[in-house]
Amino acid sequence: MRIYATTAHHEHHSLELDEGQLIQSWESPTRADIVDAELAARGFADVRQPGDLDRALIEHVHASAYVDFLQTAHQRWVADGNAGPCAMSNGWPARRMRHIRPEGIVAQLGYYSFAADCSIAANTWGAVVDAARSADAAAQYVAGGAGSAFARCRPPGHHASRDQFGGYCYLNNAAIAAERLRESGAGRVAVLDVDYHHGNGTQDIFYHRGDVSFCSIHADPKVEFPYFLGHADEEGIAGGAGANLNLPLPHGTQSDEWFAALETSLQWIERRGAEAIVVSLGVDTFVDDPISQFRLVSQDFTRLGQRLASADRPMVFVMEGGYGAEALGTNMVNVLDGFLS
Ligand code: Q9C
Ligand code: ZN
Repeated sequence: MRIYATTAHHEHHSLELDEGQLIQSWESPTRADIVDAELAARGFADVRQPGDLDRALIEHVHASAYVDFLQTAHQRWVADGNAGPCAMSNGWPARRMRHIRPEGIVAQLGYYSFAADCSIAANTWGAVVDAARSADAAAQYVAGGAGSAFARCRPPGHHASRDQFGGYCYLNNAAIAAERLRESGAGRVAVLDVDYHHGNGTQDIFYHRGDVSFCSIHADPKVEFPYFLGHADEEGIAGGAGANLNLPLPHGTQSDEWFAALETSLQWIERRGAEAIVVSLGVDTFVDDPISQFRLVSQDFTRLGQRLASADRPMVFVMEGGYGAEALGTNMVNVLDGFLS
């Protein structure tokens, strides 16, 4: 299986507001290094650099002004005289307030984000661009006839909506891959999101579209981040009515219940007539993940890969979450290995 990855992510490690403290984000450079080391150790040697960023493609899933904002936010933050190293807001447009775009950098950071677990460091944009390029390149490779590819993206993408960052995500890598598959000729595409958290950004981007179906298995937003999207009654609107499926599960969910949801997901995707599948591959469903509360074990990730292979569709794997340094590499590569076996 071909891998697309770069090392620009090393320069991105932002601050996160967690449990009332500003900490170095759980979403750390080490994560990708651990996955890269495990890929190398297990014989995944076809690692490529992606091509240039296709700004037109990006603007089919994100607002142009939002992309400009991300690109220039940190330099504006510095020019404005802010003391902290990472650009982050302290106010958001909440209930009964108005969504008029403000002018200053701190206010715009609130306008263009939905959570304080995610901030913009000096070199965040370079990492974000390379993750998007990797997802695009993997999709182009699969669109060209390959059976599968893995975009080893960092930062992740599935929480990034059309014009808001949060949940460690800035550009939506999986949505970019899905859009690339569509524009390269696949009539219908599905995004299957197996990350522990709901893929609110991907859902938002495709909610009105019938050509890209979105299905997510995740911790119930009533008790888990991103808190305000991901309920079972969100089924899509307008041309996208019926093209969204959410399967929220309780804290403590174990393998049997999780794989029952996977079965439901894959049968639904088959009924949606998807010609190709993008997998938003988070392994933060792991029992020992430090910030999550599902109970999958390492063997389950091999089983996941095997079950995905039986869907018998071209597949683009896009890396999302997974935070326990210990087994992160093993779990991520188990999915790819299971898929190939
Ligand atoms: N106490 C992804 O997995 N909240 N994002 C963390 C930790 C934010 C996860 C709280 C979780 C965001 C891509
Ligand atoms: Zn996650």
